[in-house]
Amino acid sequence: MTLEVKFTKLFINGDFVDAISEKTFETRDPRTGDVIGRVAEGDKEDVDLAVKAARKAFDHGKWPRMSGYERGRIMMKYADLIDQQKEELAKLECLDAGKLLALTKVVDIEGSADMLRYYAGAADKIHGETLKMAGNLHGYTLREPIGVVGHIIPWNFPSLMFFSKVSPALAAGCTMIVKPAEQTPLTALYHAFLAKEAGIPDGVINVVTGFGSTAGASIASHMDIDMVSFTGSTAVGRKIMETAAKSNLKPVSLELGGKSPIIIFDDADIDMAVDLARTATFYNKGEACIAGSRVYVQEGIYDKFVTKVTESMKSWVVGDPFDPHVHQGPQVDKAQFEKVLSYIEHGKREGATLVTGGKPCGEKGYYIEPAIFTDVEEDMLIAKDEIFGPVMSLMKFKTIEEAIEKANNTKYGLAAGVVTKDLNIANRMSRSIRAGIIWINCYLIIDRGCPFGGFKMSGFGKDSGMHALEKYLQVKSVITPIFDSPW
Ligand code: TXE
Repeated sequence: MTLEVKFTKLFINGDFVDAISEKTFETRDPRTGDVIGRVAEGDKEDVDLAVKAARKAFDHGKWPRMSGYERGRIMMKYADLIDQQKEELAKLECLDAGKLLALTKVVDIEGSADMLRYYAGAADKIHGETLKMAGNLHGYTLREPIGVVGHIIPWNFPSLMFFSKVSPALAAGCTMIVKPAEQTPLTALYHAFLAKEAGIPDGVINVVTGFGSTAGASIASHMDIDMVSFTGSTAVGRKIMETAAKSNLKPVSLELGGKSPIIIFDDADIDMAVDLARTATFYNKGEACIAGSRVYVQEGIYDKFVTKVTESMKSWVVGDPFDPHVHQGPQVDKAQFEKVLSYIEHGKREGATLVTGGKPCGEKGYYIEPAIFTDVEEDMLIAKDEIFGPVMSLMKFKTIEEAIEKANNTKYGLAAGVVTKDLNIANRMSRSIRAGIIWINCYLIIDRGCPFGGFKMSGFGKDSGMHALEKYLQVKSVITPIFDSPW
């Protein structure tokens, strides 16, 4: 598979430009570890330039001032352009991130276009309220764009993350700087090119590729950025919040890690439960913040479940993500590959039983056989930490009370799954689990209209749905007296 990489420079004020330092960095194909290309390495000075462009576009430009309807129309055109380039964008994404081509086309690229359309439809429905105030006062509220936004995004869903942040911010009338992850910078630059083609004015979307500790940190600390929206690790989320507090107290929205439980009750359809647990843990090679990698099975079906899920892995194909028969591609890079393998080793040392997989595979690249552990205890690292790889921890429970306690026994609170035919169990569980999204008899289903974001140390603030629009808006009250009015 060869593919021309068309865009490798920073996108600032509507132009592709080199980094001021003229430095570049490599981006690699996780199937082989080979270099795909070199991309401009933005740093503080480049972020400053991008912020200047975004500030000008916000303070003096058309985008925040045009009607929501006009913004929506341009966003619709942008979505159409994404759809037209679907094949190329999907290939680029897979080459950079090791994702499955067939799924990426639908989930990531079509999903991105649809995300844009969802918020395009919302752009002309942003309005305030009239206030009935005491005395002869007339009051109303305006919902105004928050200003210049910094989006810092990860590498597991590069396009979807780009658009789940950029789309509501565009609809709100904000201008922005996006910093894609250093592992997967390519599609973000392509999206910047298409934004210009669609008619989004210069300076509204700027993309600064580069590293977290330099370009990313400069966004978090910038005095002229009004808000930061971040998806990534809990450790970096904490840093961003600290930096935001120490600089201009900009609000932050954090979508962080998870260690989500999937709880399977005795009455569950066991084949469906096996399928759900497998997808929950291994989808996108386990590189999903919502991965359901803590699988709790009620004691009555536990042994049967272990046999079935292990058996089911025999038909699971690990290999080249461009091959439509493959279920799982390579981990995104060497660091993640090594991190996952070290957790697997740790699990074995801690006394868990590795019933299948867990070894690197293939001659080259970052492929790992999906691993299933049994005899996992709650306090083992593999049951507590976000591994972000294809590793399932199977655990047993007796009662619903125990299931609730175990499900909540985590510092995270991003998602959870419940598999049962009993409506009351499903309802009790969904009210008792402290997590931002609960799936009943399904898993991983996300819709652009559905608020998505965590509880506890999985962060705060929603991506998707109308709640996401709110974080890019601020409410202003306007009050004026009315003279000589009897009302
Ligand atoms: O994440 P980072 P990494 C989890 C997952 C993974 C682990 C480490 O467990 O194994 O995090 O991955 C930018 N200031 N998730 O190291 O570092 C960075 O350049 C500002 C969960 O890749 O958090 C990238 O753009 N920005 C997750 C983004 O933050 C900084 C998705 C994410 O990178 C920065 C990814 C700094 N000081 C990883 N340091 C999810 N919630 O889906 C880094 N960045």
